[in-house]
Amino acid sequence: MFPNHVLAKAFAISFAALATAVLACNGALLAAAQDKDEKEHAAHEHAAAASKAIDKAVCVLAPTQGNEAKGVVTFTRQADGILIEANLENLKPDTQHGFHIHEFGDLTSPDGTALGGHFNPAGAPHGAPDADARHAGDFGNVKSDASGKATYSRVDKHITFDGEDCILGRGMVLHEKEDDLSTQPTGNAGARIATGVIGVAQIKKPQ
Ligand SMILES: [Cu+2]
Ligand SMILES: [Zn+2]
Repeated sequence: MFPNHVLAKAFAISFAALATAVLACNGALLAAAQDKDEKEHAAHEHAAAASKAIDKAVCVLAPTQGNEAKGVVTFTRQADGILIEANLENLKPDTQHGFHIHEFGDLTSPDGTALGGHFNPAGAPHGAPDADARHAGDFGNVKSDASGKATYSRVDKHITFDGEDCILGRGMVLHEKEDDLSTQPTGNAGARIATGVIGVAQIKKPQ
């Protein structure tokens, strides 16, 4: 048999170890609970973000059959409207090309005809981008430089990311010819040389 004081000491040590283990276990439970809270909080924030208004959209324009023009168009919500910015390439040098949103986001036809006519929820006549009465999709023309590249930048007050004038899921068309801004209902802009569908874009935070 061990002397009493040795047993007492051993008991004290094992009790201390047990108490430490219990504390450690509680700590782990507490950490797990906090982790769960954070995950739930993050999930709620994610849900809130998902239901928030859309602030940016993008359209990748790819050449239709037999053509080479292509580019990217972005749409960014601003206080005064939606900023449209485009970078296009492989156009004929120093030419103008009609540039519109069309009614459907349907790319099933090789010549782009499945995209339908100009996006026109208001039933307005075809017109210039700065006209009060115009198709919502009337963006006028892009003008290529000597290297066949074109840029476009304009704030638009007709198009929106919600409601009747919502452009999400609609198509975009870059045309072979110049939009004369008056011929009904197309501007006589000719064939469709590049097409795409407008989708919701991720907003990348500055690094
Ligand atoms: Cu068009
Ligand atoms: Zn039009």
